[in-house]
Amino acid sequence: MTRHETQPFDGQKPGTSGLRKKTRVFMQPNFLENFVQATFDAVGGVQGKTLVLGGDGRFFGREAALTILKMAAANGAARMIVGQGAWLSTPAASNLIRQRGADGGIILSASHNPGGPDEDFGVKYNMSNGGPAPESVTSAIHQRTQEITEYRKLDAPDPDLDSLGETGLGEMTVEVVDPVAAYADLMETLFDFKALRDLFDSGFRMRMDSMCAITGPYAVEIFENRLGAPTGTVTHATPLPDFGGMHPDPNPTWAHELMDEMMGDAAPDFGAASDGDGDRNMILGAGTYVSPSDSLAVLAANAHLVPGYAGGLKGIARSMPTSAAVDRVAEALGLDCYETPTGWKFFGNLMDAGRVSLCGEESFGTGSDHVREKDGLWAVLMWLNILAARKMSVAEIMADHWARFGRNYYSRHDYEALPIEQAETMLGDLRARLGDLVGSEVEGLSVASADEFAYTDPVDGSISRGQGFRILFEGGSRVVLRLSGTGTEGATLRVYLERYAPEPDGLDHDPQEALAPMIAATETLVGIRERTGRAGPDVIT
Ligand code: G16
Repeated sequence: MTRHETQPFDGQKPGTSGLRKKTRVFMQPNFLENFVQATFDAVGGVQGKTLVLGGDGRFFGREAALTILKMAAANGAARMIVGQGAWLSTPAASNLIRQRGADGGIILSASHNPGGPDEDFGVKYNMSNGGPAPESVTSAIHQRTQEITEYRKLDAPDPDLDSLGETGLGEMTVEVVDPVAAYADLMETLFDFKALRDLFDSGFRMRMDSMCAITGPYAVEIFENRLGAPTGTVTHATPLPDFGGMHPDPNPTWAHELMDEMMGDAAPDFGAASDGDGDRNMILGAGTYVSPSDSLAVLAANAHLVPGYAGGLKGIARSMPTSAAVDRVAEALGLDCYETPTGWKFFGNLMDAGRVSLCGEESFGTGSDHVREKDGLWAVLMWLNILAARKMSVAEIMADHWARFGRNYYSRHDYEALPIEQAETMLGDLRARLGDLVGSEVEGLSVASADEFAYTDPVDGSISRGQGFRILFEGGSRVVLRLSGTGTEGATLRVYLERYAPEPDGLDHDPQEALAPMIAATETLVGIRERTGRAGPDVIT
């Protein structure tokens, strides 16, 4: 029997990046099945199609992959290309979709959220361009989840996901592939591997923290096997179902082991971390933290030194809450710079239309048009290639960059797991007052403009509203507020703070001190601490 009756579940609306829920929610009978069937239906069915399937190795990933394979077979798919062990990093999945000309793919991951039976799980659909489904498709998926009455699933033994090669599942072919090889080969086409081998030969020391998540096997293959970095350069290199209890989010709060090492006396020259599914990155030098917005700006300014980008960039895009540091580089290089809502899916059209080749977000995501996802190890290799070419330390590169372009002090303050109603009321009150704010003085700062960001996609004309509140102060400082679309518990309020300092003597301050006026103004305007009773943010990036 392949047809199974079912009833809709509430709450199957994809967020910033696919559907993310507590793992046990996904493990309820029919929950995963409903969402996957709704996805298949929303993309016009999968009859005769080829899809890529894999995930970040988290708890329930293998079981979910087996279910999805049986559903794809019952829905008439011709071929499923699956990473061995159901493993694929998000950028590697994007690459496989493109390279193999697949019709799309399913990625099993809740990204940087912790994994395990009591933590998070997620499912995301990517299109034939290798990128996350756009809002038109995620809305259609959600619509379908609300009316679903049956799903299809083949009653068959589990296919073998551990041996490379092809097997049959009903009429469908299951092709199990090495999850790493094609991705590592792609990296060799973009970067100067000889220069990087020479760098490691010369005694350059690097620490890559894979946080017990999917990049471990990729990082070992690329840095240790192909580039000759010493064994042990990659730490927490084995993907584990619960990420060894780590919270695989590469930021100073969660990657604290790496932070301690890089800020310590015997720090290596270069440090990096990636997240659960391998699309995020954090960049560090000895004693130096590089904010994601600054990292994007440095990559833009130096991309011409990297073989894959030696011909120049087509254009640049950043998400709205990301700092304007990269805008200054784009201006200097005469490149277009686009400002999109949060979510990698908004970059896809711009890349497909050949308008941009470099994109980035403050949320530790950077990437290029080599795939249609952000790519953690790619960003690490970009930095390595730039370090090898410029023969400078990370700290020297940052100082040089700020001296040339000025510095956009930047920080994000997150208040996590707030009661949803409280968070929505707080922002609702702000929305009601936006019009009155312009021209007012707050903690010594005058408000130059205040609005709620809406985006018109320049390629297809689609409009996305309600993408965050922007309050701009005279002099170029600003604060942005929005609710996260990736959390699974209550509401996470993100407060993005930015201040531009053009003067050379204003470049070397602690960002929290430099941003103190904006932090005070936000409290006066929104009253976050007063209304939530929180003493301060849970995470500061
Ligand atoms: C996802 C999206 C990113 C987004 C980030 C944070 O990243 O792909 O584009 O910037 O979430 O989103 P939010 O602020 O709504 O939580 P990932 O790494 O979780 O897939």
